[in-house]
Amino acid sequence: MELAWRDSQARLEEAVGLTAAIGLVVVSAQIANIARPVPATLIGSGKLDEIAQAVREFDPEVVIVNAQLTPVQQRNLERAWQTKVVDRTALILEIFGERASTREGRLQVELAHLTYQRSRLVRSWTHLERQRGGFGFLGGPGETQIETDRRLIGERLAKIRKELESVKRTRGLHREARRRVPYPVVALVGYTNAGKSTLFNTLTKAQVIAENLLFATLDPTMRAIKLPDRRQIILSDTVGFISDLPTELVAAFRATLEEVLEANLIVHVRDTSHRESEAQKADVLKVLSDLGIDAGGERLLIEALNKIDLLPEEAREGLLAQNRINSDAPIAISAVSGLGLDILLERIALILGKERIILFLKLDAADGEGLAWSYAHAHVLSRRDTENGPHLEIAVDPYELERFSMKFGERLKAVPTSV
Ligand SMILES: Nc1nc2c(ncn2[C@@H]2O[C@H](COP(=O)(O)OP(=O)(O)OP(=O)(O)O)[C@@H](O)[C@H]2O)c(=O)[nH]1
Ligand SMILES: [Mg+2]
Repeated sequence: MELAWRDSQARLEEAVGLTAAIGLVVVSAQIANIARPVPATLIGSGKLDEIAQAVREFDPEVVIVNAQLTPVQQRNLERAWQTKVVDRTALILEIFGERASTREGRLQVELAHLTYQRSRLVRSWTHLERQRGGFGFLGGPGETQIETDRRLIGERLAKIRKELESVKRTRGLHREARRRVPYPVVALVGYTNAGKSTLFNTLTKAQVIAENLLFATLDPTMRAIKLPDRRQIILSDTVGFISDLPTELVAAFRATLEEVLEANLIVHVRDTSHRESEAQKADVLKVLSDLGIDAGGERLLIEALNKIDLLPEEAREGLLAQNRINSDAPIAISAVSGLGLDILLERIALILGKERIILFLKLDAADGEGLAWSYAHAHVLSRRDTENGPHLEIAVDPYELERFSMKFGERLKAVPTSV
């Protein structure tokens, strides 16, 4: 059920999609027009009866209300419909719970979940209480069930907060370790259902060898792939954005986006075929800017217009033509059919290439190993063989810089000198 909004149909569809995403089968979906919210039940009595009838007809396991319900409203609706009622916050919590892949992400989701649960314990009728039959056997003398539940949740919350602190400490160390991996990180971000994971899979599946890299096994959402210029990058899939994120979930969501802050380049994947595509883009840019990432800012951001296979031929061809002629335009792609993916990879290579640093390297004539190493780890722009050894002009990735300076020390010069 969805509350009337500017674009209530689109919001209803999104809620149905989210519900399906956690494996539930939707038997009925309705829009409720709410002229004025009713404090006790949010929706008016007419609609309340209508849904009660639908509940009798379909006998669902749960009714999902795509709005935030107060604990009282949730309880009243559950009583009126004689079924479990879940609001938007709980639904998204559920989804985040399934998706959180990092330890910090999982802890943040649990923290949000428990905080949410505790707020539902204000009233006497709760799932916890119902499950335990109200015996209160866990409580101390004189302790009511609610007090016990609150105490247990409070203890768990304290424990999670402690764990989170230690996870955050180790994260600093992980970040250091990742910096030592000499590949740039490219993060795929975008609205939920835009096609990030599909793109991730298409790009990584095409390159079986890259998946055998050590780093690939560290995190299922990060994989090394090769660009057309043979350079390696780490591609990172991320959690999708959702509009009107309940405030309890903002921290959890941010934790799952940690990697984005570490990325050297961000690819904003958009569902071009979606009629709310522009609104989704605005939502994504807003969250990115909250994270301190601005389009046109220091961090590099490019836009990929996905699902062009679903567009009418003329629109699709028009966008694809732009790919070739305008190197600033968003890149039209289809993660499913593969259209435009070559251009996307070329563009990534081009942008990351611009970050390269030009250096000058004088090698000893006997240092064949150093020469081979330089060719393998940098782009050699020019080479002059002198009687003392080869002199190279090389373009080095910023990520490789430290390794180069460790290896060659004084022989490496930032500014080319006369030979
Ligand atoms: N026709 C078409 N469908 C696509 C394309 N890319 C993705 N899809 C479909 O869009 C749906 C969502 O794709 P996902 O890759 O799961 O989207 P996502 O961005 O990872 O979504 P979240 O993980 O929820 O944020 C799936 O049904 C895909 O098959 C495309 O280029 N064309
Ligand atoms: Mg995904």
